[in-house]
Amino acid sequence: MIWDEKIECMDLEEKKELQLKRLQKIVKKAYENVPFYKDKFDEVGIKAEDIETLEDIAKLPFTTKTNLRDAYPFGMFAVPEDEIIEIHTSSGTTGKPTVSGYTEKDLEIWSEVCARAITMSLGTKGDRIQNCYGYGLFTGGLGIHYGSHKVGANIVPISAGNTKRQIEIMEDFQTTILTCTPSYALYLAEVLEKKGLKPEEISLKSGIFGAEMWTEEMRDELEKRLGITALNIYGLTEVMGPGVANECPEKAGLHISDDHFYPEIIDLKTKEPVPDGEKGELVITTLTRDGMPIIRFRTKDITSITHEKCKCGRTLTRMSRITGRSDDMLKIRGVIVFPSQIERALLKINGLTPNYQIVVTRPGHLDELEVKVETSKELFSDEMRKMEAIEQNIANAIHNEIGLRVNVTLVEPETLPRSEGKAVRVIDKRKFD
Ligand code: DLL
Repeated sequence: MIWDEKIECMDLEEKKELQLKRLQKIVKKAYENVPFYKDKFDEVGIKAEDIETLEDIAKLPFTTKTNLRDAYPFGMFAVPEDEIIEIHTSSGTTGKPTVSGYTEKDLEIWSEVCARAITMSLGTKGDRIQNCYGYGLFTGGLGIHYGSHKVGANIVPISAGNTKRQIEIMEDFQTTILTCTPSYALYLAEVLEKKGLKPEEISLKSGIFGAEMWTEEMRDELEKRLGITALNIYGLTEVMGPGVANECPEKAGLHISDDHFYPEIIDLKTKEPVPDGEKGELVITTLTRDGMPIIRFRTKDITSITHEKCKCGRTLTRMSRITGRSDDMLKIRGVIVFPSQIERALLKINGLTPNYQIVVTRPGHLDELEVKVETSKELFSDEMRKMEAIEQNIANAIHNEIGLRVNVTLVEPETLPRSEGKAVRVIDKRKFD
C-alpha cells in the first residue's frame, strides 16, 4: 500500500517544479527571519532571487551542527516563539544538544511523513504498533506516535526499556509491528528465545528499525530470529526526526520524502555535489519546515542516492543504507575503517552474535584495534585452542574486509552491554591516552 500515491509516485518533472517553488520560498523565509541565514547568505553575496533552478542550491552555504549549537537554544527559529508548540533535542552526548522547534504545521508534516514510513513498513489501520523508541526529548517515540495516529493503527506507547514488560506486552497484546533500534530488537529476540518462544508463536509481521547504523547481515539475523520483514527508517532531530526516509518491502534503498526534504550528496573532500550512485555525505534542506527552516544541513551520514523509480511504483528519491558517519570513520594506522565493515565481517561467520564492541587504543605510537565479540552458547568452549582458532578465523574475515590485522577477543555469551536505544559500538581510547 502507498500512503499518498499522488506525491509518492509523482512524475519527476512535476516534482522538480514543486521542489523548486518550495526551495525558493524557504530560502526567502530563512533569509528574512533568521539572522544566522541572513549573515551567512550576505557573506557569500547570495539572495533568494538567485535560486532559479534546483541546481542553484549548491550556491547556498552549508549549515553544520556547530552552527545549530551556537544558536542554542532558540536562535534558529523563524517564527515568533509562541508559534512553536513542541520542542525536541538531540542527545547532546558530544556537547550542547541541538534544539528542534515545531509549529502546528510542522507536526502535521511530521505525522504525514511518518504515516508514509509506517505504510511502507506494512503498517495499516488495525495494526498494533509496539513503539519502543524513547518518548521524551528524543524524536523517535513521538514521531512514530504521530504517524501511527495518522494511519489509524493502534499505538502502544511503551517507550524504551523494561525488557521484561516489553515481552509481556508483545505476547499479551499480540503486537504486529515492532519499532526500536536494531540493536534493541536483537536483544528482544534473545530474550524471546530464552523464554522458549519461537517466531511463529508471536504475532510480529514487521519491524521499523533505525536511529543507528546497521547492516544487511543484521537484517537477515533479525528477520530470521523474529520471523518478520525488517525495514529501515532514517531521520535526524535537526531536520525533523524519524520519517525523513524509509524502506518499502522491495528493500532497494530508503524512500526520502523529497517533497519535504531535499537531498544532495557531496564529496567528502571537495564538498561538491556528486552524481547519482556515488557515495558521499548526505546534505538535507527542509523544503517546508515552518518553525525552523534548515538549509543544506551537513548530516555527516554517508550514503548515495538514486532518482530511478522503485519497483513499488514510488518515484521518491532513494538513498542507500547509511554505511557510517564521517565522524564515526576510524583511522587506524592511516587506514579508514567503518564499524559497519566490521559488523559485516562478523556476521558472515556462523555462530557469532551481532553483539560486538570495537576498542581503539594507541599504546605506543601505533594504533591498535581490538574487536570484542560474543560467541553463541553453542560455539563457546572451555578449550583454549578451539577458541583461539575461532578468533583467528574472525581476524581473517575482518582482514579481508578492511585490510588490517586486528586483535579479536571472544567473550562469553551475554557479557557485552545491551542498549535500550542506540548501541555504543566504538570506544576510542586514543583521545584520552
Ligand atoms: O535517531 C531519529 C530517528 C528516530 C530515526 C527513530 C529513526 C528512528 P538523532 O538522535 O538526531 O535522530 O540521530 C540522527 O542517527 O544522523 C544518523 O547518523 C543516525 N541514524 C538515524 N537513522 C539511521 C538509520 C534519530 N536508519 C542520526 N541508519 C543520523 C543509520 C541512522 N543511521
